[in-house]
Amino acid sequence: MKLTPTSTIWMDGEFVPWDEAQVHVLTPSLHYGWGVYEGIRAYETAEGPAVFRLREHLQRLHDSARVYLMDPGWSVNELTEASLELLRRTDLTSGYLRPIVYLGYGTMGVAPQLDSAKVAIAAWPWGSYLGEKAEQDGCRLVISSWQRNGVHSVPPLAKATGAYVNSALAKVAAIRSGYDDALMLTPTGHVAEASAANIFALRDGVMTTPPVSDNILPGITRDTVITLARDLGYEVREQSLTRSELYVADEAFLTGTAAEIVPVTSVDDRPVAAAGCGPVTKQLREAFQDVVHGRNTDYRRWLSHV
Ligand code: PPE
Repeated sequence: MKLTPTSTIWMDGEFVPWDEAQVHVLTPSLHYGWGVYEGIRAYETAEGPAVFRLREHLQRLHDSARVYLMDPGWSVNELTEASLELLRRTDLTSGYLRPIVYLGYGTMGVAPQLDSAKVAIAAWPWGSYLGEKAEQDGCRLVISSWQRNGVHSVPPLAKATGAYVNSALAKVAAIRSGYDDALMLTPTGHVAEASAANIFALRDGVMTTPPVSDNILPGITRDTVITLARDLGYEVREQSLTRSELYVADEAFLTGTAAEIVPVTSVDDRPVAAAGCGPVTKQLREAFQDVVHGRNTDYRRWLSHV
């Protein structure tokens, strides 16, 4: 996916022109992947642009930084204000926000100097993450031969930059084999998640999504969907899933900030019962769009207006 530049990027309190927002090639975060980040979406609403669950994303950024022993040096409130000001300055009416906490230039070696954390926030327009076709007609998933990062190696609940070599290995392999995305398993064979999205399966009206203990990033969209689905009267279980339970699901879908809610049409070439976008997936997609665009006032608390 190509980046569309905007006018400016926030870097530690300064608004820097897009092309000048650079770091030194010897920054340790580039060499060792010691950094944490977020992905956040802003949507158009009748009252102007609004960021979806901004506070929760920035809180998770702080939590990820804690796992990696970094102090961002900017509070959640300060980063909230910086994010909103960035959207004002870039004139975006909708788009994607990318805050990142990384280590500054100065030391080398795998025990990096941790008191030099830097923070940047960029924003740009971003369309559908898995492509228009997958978004509308559903995506084809394959179980990856790459295991999902685990609690004993790279903690999955922190959104660390370096952790994404795991996702990238799986996704690149899946695409090269002709699929849209990879699903990764835990060492015991439970379904964890896709390369950058959580998964839900529906059978006999009950929705199941893997628990946090199955090496997932606890997605904010996952939490949104659990809340919306329960409010709509569905039973939702956070419970381990095996690959064959996905093979026999009535419906399945992925959730993520970039991906939003994407129907799954097959897993390992086994078609999901509801071809295309199933009725429950469709209902949740519509409910989600109503919420993020401010059309459902019950969830106003999730919107931060620019
Ligand atoms: N799991 C992983 C591994 C993941 O990267 C994401 C988001 C999720 C689950 C869903 O989390 P949430 O966005 O809070 O619902 N992936 C982000 C980054 C994608 C990318 O860097 O590319 C995203 O969707 O913004």
